[in-house]
Amino acid sequence: MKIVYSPLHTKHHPPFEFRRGEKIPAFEIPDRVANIVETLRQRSFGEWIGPENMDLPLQKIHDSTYLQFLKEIYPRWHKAELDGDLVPYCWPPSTPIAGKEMPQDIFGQLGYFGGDADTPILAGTWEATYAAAACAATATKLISSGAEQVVFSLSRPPGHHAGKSRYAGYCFLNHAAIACEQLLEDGMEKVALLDIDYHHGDGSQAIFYDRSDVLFLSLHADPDYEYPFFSGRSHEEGIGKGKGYTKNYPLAIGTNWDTYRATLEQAITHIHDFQANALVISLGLDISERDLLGKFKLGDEVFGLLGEICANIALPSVIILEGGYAVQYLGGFTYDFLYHFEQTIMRLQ
Ligand code: OKP
Ligand code: ZN
Repeated sequence: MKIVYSPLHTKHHPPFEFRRGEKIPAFEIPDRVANIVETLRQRSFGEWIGPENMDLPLQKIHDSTYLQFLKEIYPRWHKAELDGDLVPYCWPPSTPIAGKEMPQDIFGQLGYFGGDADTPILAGTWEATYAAAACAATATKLISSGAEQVVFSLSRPPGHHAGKSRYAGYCFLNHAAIACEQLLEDGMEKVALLDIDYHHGDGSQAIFYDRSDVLFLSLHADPDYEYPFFSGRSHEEGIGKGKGYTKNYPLAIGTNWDTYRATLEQAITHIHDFQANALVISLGLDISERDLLGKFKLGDEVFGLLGEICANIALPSVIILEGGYAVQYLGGFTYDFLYHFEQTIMRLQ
């Protein structure tokens, strides 16, 4: 299987995040992907390639003011030679009147575009997330050209919480959404985006909420009890043309494999009904019971099973890494998923 990877992910290396007002070591760190690279290479798995130097459909997914903010905020901060970290502390209210205009102040803009205080912007954040988007788009090209049946984009930081004009949940650019857009641009008519990260892919949902060319499906922890709290409920099903093209499956804390598998099978029936031409998978490894943030009860064996189930959807597939924080296990989980995925498509052919 081809794996698209860029070492530029290491340019984004948050030192901390907040928990109950205290700074604690960050969960979303370069070691996550380092463990995956090391494990897959040790097991001689994958044909490794770098991202192509190509035009990315960023403007189709994100607003141009947001892209400009993301690119320029750190250099601007650095130039001002101020102290401290680029983390927002003040957010716009959700009233219809206030909060609509972008302030000029750096912290005003951080609150305007940023969704939470766990997602710092560092000197190399733009470079890292851009490289991750390029990995996703490169993987996509190999699928839309028909050269490959499945490609893995080893993207970091994750992307599925990033909205049109919003960074949050460790995410800045939405790499999975960029992959979907690239597939459509390359001539695919309908794309399914299946998000199996532990957290609801609120950014991906928002980006495609009013569209019928991308079917967004997400299995995730019930937002009543888990980040991102404010979306991912089962009644959210799209709007306008997009009505019926968003499907949410919130799951209880402690969900086991029987429930998870049955729910996934149900989601997959909608991918078939939709008659998708291609599949993008937002692969979160934080569904594991070993995860530091996730609270499902899913054992190590589920990753192989999931690889098999996803491959049996039998669509050209781009797999994109999202979360997963049990650092030393991530390589094993990824290997199991990809290996069983590949074995299954070989059997299908
Ligand atoms: C990103 B991805 C609080 C911990 C939770 C946000 C979780 C983001 C998950 N300090 N913070 O979907 O795996
Ligand atoms: Zn997650």
